[in-house]
Amino acid sequence: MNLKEKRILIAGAGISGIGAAALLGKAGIPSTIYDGKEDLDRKAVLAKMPEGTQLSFLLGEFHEETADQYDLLILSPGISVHKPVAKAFYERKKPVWGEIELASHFAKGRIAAITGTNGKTTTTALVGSILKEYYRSVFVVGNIGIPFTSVALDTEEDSVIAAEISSFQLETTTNFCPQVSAVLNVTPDHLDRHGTMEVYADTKLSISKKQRKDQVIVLNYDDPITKEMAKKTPARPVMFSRLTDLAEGIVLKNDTFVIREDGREFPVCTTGEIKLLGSHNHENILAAIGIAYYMGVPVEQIRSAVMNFTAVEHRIEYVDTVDGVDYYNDSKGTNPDAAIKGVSAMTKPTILLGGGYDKKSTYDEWIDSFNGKVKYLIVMGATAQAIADTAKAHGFHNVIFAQTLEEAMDIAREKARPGDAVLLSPACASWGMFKNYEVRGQVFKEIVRKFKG
Ligand code: UMA
Repeated sequence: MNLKEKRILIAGAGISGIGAAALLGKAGIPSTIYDGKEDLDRKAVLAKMPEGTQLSFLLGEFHEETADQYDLLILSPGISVHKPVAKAFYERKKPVWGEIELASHFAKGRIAAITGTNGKTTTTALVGSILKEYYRSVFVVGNIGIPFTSVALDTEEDSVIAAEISSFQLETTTNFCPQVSAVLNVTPDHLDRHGTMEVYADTKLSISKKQRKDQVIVLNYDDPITKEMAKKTPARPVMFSRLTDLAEGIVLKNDTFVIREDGREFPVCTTGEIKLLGSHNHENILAAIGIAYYMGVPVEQIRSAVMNFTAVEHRIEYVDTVDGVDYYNDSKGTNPDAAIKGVSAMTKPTILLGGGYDKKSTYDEWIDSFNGKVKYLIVMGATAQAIADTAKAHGFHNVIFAQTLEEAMDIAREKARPGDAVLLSPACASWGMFKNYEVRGQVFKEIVRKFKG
């Protein structure tokens, strides 16, 4: 498709939409950006555009007929494909691309694309670190917060790109074809958007829909849903397992991460040599080793990068110790499964801060995972009552309500004793209270710094 001849509408003026508009601007292609916010700060958006960008604005309610004036819609991931703006294009049989599709239209080089309910940010960052150990031109992009569009024109034939791809972004990929893809796990999340687990899992698997037989998809053998994907993908499946000693694939054998291929075995490093905490991170490491290996990185470079890699911000991130209490920021625990990993990683009696945006998740397994470790659960946001009700139903009664994160932190500080831990791992997205989980994590860390004086 020659984009120069197309009338392009970008929906959403957030990180993703701004990235798309700037890419088109740099490529000399005019576009219009639409946002539901009538009072959108146009000047702030224009300030982020490269010189010479031709960008116009369409704000407020979207009228279906507007789609008649455009040939292509670039849809931000936060806007569902069922929203009027997207539906108007689909009904007119006009193409709808996500920012990932737009970026890959321009990008050169090879892509390692990583999805999954949890662990994708850590795994993508780790894959990026390993690739940097060996390749000259490396980019780390996607849901991790750096739009792929922002670097697409800087890529070269020998570039390698580690891309974290969310299910929202996968709804709008058409020709996107990674050299290596990965689905780390699939557990309930974003069901308010995808409807059912089947639709959610199929959306995740669509990361590999354009891959060929000679390209690889890395899948988790320990997760029943991703294990089944091996039968459905057009790519060559490579399994990783923390629990089963597979004859082929990437495994954890007596505390050693091992690559097994065609009857040969390559030890990478041991669990004692790494800096990441928690068994869920062993899974992320197994996946990253597989992805990097099939992106062509030699074992020696994989080994040194894995051994030197430290935690990602907002993911069970140790912040500080104040009055003998350890504070951990796990703001990225935006669904119950991720939050279970947060609680599981704690080794001290814990005051847990949870709640936020309502994605219609259920909290039973999260509450069950407390296992006597959680002293108090402080709840906030739209899901506070639902979490409190579930806790009560499971016999956990030390639940305290807070209106804001600040108030929750004051309560946590008052309840905590030396030797305890305070963990922000909300099991919910931050929306409704914060712009995103990063801001929530930053606010948490800011308060800890204030406590420290
Ligand atoms: N908007 C509308 N109408 C709507 C919804 C939103 O006009 O119905 C407008 C808003 O007014 C706002 C803009 O769209 O101006 C926001 O767009 P967006 O929600 O797509 O957010 P971006 O800032 O573009 O960030 C997106 C991803 N956000 C979401 O998927 C919700 C970021 O992932 C990603 O880092 C970024 O693109 C770059 O690729 C965040 C996320 O929460 C981290 N992801 C989810 C997750 O990890 O669970 C999927």
